[in-house]
Amino acid sequence: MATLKEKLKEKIEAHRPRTTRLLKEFGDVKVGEVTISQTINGMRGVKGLATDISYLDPMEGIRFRGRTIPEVMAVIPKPEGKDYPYVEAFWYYLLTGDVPTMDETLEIVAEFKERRNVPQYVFDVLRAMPRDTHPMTMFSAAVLAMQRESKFAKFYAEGFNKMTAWEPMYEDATDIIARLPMIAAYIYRMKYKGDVHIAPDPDLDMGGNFAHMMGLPEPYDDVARMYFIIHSDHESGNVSAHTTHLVASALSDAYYSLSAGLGGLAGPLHGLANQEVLKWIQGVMKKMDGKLPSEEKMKEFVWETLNSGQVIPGYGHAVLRKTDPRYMSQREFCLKHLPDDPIFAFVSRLYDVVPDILVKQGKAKNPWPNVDAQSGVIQWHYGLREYDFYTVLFGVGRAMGVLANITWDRALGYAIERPKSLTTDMLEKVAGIK
Ligand code: CMX
Repeated sequence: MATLKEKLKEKIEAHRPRTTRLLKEFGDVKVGEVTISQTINGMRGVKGLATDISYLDPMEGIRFRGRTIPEVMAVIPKPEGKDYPYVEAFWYYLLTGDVPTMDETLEIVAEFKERRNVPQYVFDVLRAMPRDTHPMTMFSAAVLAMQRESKFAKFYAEGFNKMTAWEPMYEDATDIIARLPMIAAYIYRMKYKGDVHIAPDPDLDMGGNFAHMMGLPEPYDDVARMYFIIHSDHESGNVSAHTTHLVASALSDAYYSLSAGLGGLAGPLHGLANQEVLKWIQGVMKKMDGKLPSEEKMKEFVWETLNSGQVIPGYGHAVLRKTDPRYMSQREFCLKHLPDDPIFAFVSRLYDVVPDILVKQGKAKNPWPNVDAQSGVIQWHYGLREYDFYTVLFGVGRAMGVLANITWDRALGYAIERPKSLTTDMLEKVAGIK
C-alpha cells in the first residue's frame, strides 16, 4: 500500500506536464479582462488564481475535488458508529483527489498521532500573553511561534530544489494540521476552563480527540469532524486562502503562511462573522427576554441593524448567489439533532426574513445566508458557548484547504505573486476623463 506521500508524488508527477504545457504553449491566451471597478473594489471575479483542490460555483456552492459536501460525507471513510468522516481521510482526499480505503485512512490516523505533539515553548508563548487576548491572536501566534520547526525553511537554508520543494512543504503542512487541535484546545481551556487541561487520548482520531481535549461529550466529536471538513476550503480567492498562498509564494514556509492567513480569517467580514452572528443573536434575544420574536418584530431588528450602518452577519457572499451549502448541511444537522433548540428557532426565523429585507435594501448582491449564519448554533448547543472562540474552529478546518493548496503550489512551481498597481491618474486616463 502506497503511503499518502508516495501517492501524492505520483499525482504531482502526472499533473506537472499539464501546467508546464499551459504555460509554455498557451501562456498568452486571455482568460478574462479587468475593469476599473475590479481594480478598486477587491478584484472581485478577476480570474487570477489556479487550484484543483476546490471550486466554488456561484449557484451550486463548493465542490471539494469535484464532489459536493453531501457526496464527500457519503464516500469518505467514517469511524465506526459515527455519522461524519475521519478528518484525516479528508486530508488525504483534499491532497490527492482520491478517496482513501479504510486501511489508508487508518495509516494517516496513526501518522497524525505521531506528529501531533506540540513543543512546550509554544504553550509558554501562549501563557505569556494576557488572558484576555483574542483566541485568534493566540492561535495565529502559536502557529508563528512554531516556525522554528519548519522542515521547509531548513530545506531552503540547505539548498533549495524547485522539483522537490513540495516534500518539506507537505511535511510541514501535515505536522501543523496534526498539531492544531491540541493548540486550539489548549487556548480554549487556558482561557475559559480554569487553565485545567486534558491530555490527548491515544485511541482517538482527530475529531474524537479534539472533542475529548476540549472536554465536550459526544456527539461533539462528530460536530468537530463535520465542522473541520465543511470549513476546509473555498477556492483560492477568499482572504484566508489567498493570504496563505500569497505569503507562501515568496517561499515563506507553511508556518509563516498559515499564521498570516489566520490573521485574514480573523476579520469580521470573513471568518469572524461566525462569532458576530452569535453575538448579534444574543443581543436580540436579550432584548426579547429570551422569547422568539414574531416575524414582524424580527424584521424590525434586522432593519435596525442595517439602518445603524452594520451588515447582517452571516448573510451575503462575494461569489455565492444562493444559500451556502455549508449553511444547509449545518441546518440539516440541526433539524436532525437539535430541532427544538431556541437559538436554532431564532436562526430559522432570520432565514425567513433576512433575504427579503436585503433584496428590498438593494445593496447586497447575494441576500442568502453563508456558512457563518448557522455554525454558532451547533457549537452553543453542545456546550461551546464562548463565541469569540468560534473562528479558531474555522481556522483548524481552513488550515487543511490552504495547506493542501500551498503544497501543490510548490509542486507545480507557482511563481511569486506580484500583480501590478496603477495610480488614480492612470485609471482616469484609461477611463478617458484625463
Ligand atoms: N448585510 C448588509 N449589507 C450587506 C451584506 C449584509 N450581510 N452583504 C453585503 N452587503 C452590502 C455591502 O456592505 C456593500 O455595501 P456598500 O456598497 O455600501 O459597500 C454592498 O452590499 C455590496 O456588497 P456585495 O458585493 O454584495 O458583497 P461583497 O462581495 O462586497 O462582500 C461579504 C461579501 C461576505 C463581505 C458581505 O456580504 C458581508 O459583509 N456579509 C456579512 C459578513 C459575513 O457574513 N461574512 C462572512 C462571509 C463568509 C466567510 O468568509 O466566512
